[in-house]
Amino acid sequence: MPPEAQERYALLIPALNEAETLGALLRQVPPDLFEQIIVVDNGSTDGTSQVAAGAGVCVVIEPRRGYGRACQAGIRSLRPEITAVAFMDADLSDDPSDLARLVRAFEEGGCDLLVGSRVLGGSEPGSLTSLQRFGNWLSTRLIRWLWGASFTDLGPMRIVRREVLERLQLTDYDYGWNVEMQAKAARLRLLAGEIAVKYRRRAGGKSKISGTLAGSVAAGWKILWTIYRCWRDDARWEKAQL
Ligand SMILES: Nc1nc2c(ncn2[C@@H]2O[C@H](COP(=O)(O)OP(=O)(O)OP(=O)(O)O)[C@@H](O)[C@H]2O)c(=O)[nH]1
Ligand SMILES: [Mg+2]
Repeated sequence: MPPEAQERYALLIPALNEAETLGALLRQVPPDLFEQIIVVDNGSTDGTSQVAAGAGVCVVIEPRRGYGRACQAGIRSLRPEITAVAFMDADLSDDPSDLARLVRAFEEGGCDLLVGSRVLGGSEPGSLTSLQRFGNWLSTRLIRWLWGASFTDLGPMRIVRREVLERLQLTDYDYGWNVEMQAKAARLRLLAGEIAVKYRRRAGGKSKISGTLAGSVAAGWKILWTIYRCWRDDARWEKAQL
């Protein structure tokens, strides 16, 4: 690839009360892989922003809760030269040592979207609940059935081309963000793939979604609703063309 066409990567980390793990995580991110590292503090009360600022990364404050909202706020703060964005959770469930491999595979595959699959990677026992595994299986089956793209997971670690992010016009503000990205990429027949990544139980802090039944059910419901919404928009669009 000629130097002028080289990808320039940002890493975006949405964080809600993750001060316990964030410092160690940022120290493990491979140096020189990312031109910009953004931590979006989603209204934390535990000093998450201070930990991020102390590590010298870009801190964005998004006081309105929601994983998708945090991602949107981070995207609005990307520097102009950034061409691709990697995402990772802040609780050290994702392993920063997978990032270099993810970036390499993204580049070699010329992908629009590359998802790190925790199912292919063999996650640590207890890190993915049975409900999460079932939800992933069902959602990825639905995506394959509706739009023909094969995924095995809706994992948080991923890379997407910036220009694709703009095309996808993602609107989900919480748990539907990842699945909306995959469903819309499938619908547009973009070049999407997966690689195996590791996944562990969170290394500290409090569980917010998968650790509680209420959180899991809310997330699962929102994921299925988001797939339905993408399908419904498709059907409406097709009708308008007739
Ligand atoms: N739950 C939640 N997480 C957020 C929010 N904003 C940012 N995050 C971050 O999004 C990532 C995913 O949330 P987690 O709470 O780890 O969700 P999970 O991995 O399904 O479940 P647990 O690790 O068991 O809590 C973490 O880095 C959070 O800090 C938000 O509004 N709600
Ligand atoms: Mg987590």
